[in-house]
Amino acid sequence: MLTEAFIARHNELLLPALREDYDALGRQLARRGVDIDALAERATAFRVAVPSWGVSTGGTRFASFPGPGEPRDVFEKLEDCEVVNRLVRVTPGISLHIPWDKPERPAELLAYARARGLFFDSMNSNTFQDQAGQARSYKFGSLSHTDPAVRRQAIEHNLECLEIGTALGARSHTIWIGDGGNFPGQLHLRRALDRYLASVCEVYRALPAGWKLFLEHKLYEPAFYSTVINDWGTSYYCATHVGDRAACLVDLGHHAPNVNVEMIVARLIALGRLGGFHFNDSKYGDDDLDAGSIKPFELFLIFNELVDAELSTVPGFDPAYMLDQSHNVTDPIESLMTSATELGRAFVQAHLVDRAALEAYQESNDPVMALQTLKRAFTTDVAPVLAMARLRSGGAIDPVATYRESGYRHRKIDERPAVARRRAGIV
Ligand code: RM4
Ligand code: MN
Ligand code: MN
Repeated sequence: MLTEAFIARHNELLLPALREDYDALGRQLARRGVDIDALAERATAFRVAVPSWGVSTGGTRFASFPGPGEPRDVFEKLEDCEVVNRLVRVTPGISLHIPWDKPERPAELLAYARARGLFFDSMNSNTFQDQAGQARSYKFGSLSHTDPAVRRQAIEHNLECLEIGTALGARSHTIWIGDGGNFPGQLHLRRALDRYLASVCEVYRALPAGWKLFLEHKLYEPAFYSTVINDWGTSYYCATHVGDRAACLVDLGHHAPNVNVEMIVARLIALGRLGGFHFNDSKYGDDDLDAGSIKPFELFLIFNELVDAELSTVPGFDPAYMLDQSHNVTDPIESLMTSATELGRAFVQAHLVDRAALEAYQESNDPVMALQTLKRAFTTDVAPVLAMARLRSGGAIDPVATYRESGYRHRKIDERPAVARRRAGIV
C-alpha cells in the first residue's frame, strides 16, 4: 500500500526544489497583491469526485484493451480510488454507476469506503444498456420509450438507484439517457420529450430529502440523428419543469465543437440551475480524455465563471464537481490524478484573476486589457501552489512519480488475475 511514510519519503527528495519555487512564486504574487499561502489553502479545499467506472480501462466502439492489474469488482475499484485520493488529497468523493457497481450489501460497501476516507457523492443510473435477465429492451429508448412498460422498468431502475444511494449516504442522483433517434421521422420529437418529463417527474417524487437530481444533456451518441435531452436549453426546461431540486449537469464532452461552454455555464449560474459537471476533455466529440489535455484555456474560462460566482456569492450556487472519463491507453489511476490536478490548476488560476481590474476594463470597453487580465492569471505557473497544497494535506508533491515508484500496479497484477470481460464499449 502507498503508506503515508512512503509518500513522505518521496516528498523529502522533492521538497528543497519545491520550497525554492514556492518562495519565488510567493514573491511574484506578493507584488500582485496575492498571498500565496491563502491561495494554497484554497487549493487544499478544492474537491472533485472520481467516477467508479473511471478506474477501469475504457474502450471505444471498436475494442477495449484492458490493462493488467485492473479492479475486478467495486471493492477493488474503491481500493484504486483510495490510491488516487491518498496522492492528490482532493478526491474523497465517489460517483457510483448502477448496475455496473451495484453493491450486494450496501452497508458493507459503505463501511469499506469510510474506512478508506471515501464517501459516495452522486448515483448514476444506466438505462442505455440492457442487462442480463432484464425483461424489456432499451434498444429504442428508456425513460422516453413509446411503450409504458419499458418506461416503467426504467423508472423502477432509477428508484432502485435512489434506494441504494440512501443506504450509501449519497446526496444526488444523475440521469443520463441514451434515448434518441437515428433517423429523421423515427421519433415524434415533442412527444418523446413529454414522455421523458413524465418519467423523470416520477423519479423526482421519490428523491430523498436533501438530495439533488441532475439532468445531463448530450448532443448525440448513441443516437446519431436526434437526442431527447440534446442541449442545455432542453435540460434547463426539464429541470425547471421537474422541481426546485432538479438542476442541469454539464459534461464537457457533450456539446457541438466550438460551442462556448463557459457561456453555457454562466447562463446556468444566472438561471440558478447549474447542478454540476462531468469534467473531461475532447478534440472531436465525447472523447472522454483527461481534463485539460486538449483545451486548458477553455477549462480556465469555465473556472473563471465558477470562481466569479463563488466570490460574488451568487445565491444557491453550489455545483457538484465530478470527473467522467474513459481511459483507453493510460493507467486510469494516473489519468484520474492528472485530471484532478488540472482542475485544481484551473481553479487556482481563476482565483488569480484581478476581478476589480477586469470589471473596470469591461466597463470601459477595453477588450485588449480585459483579455490580458485573464491571460495574466492563465499564464501564471501555479504548479508550486498545487504541489504545496498536496504536501500540506498529506499527499504527494509529484503524484504520478510517487505512484510509479510505489509499484502499486505491479502488485495488483499478481493480486488481481484478469477476468473475462466485454470486448468493446467505454467501460
Ligand atoms: C455518457 C455520459 C454519462 C456516463 C456514461 C457512461 O456519455 O457521459 O454521464 O455515465 O457516458
Ligand atoms: Mn457524463
Ligand atoms: Mn459522456
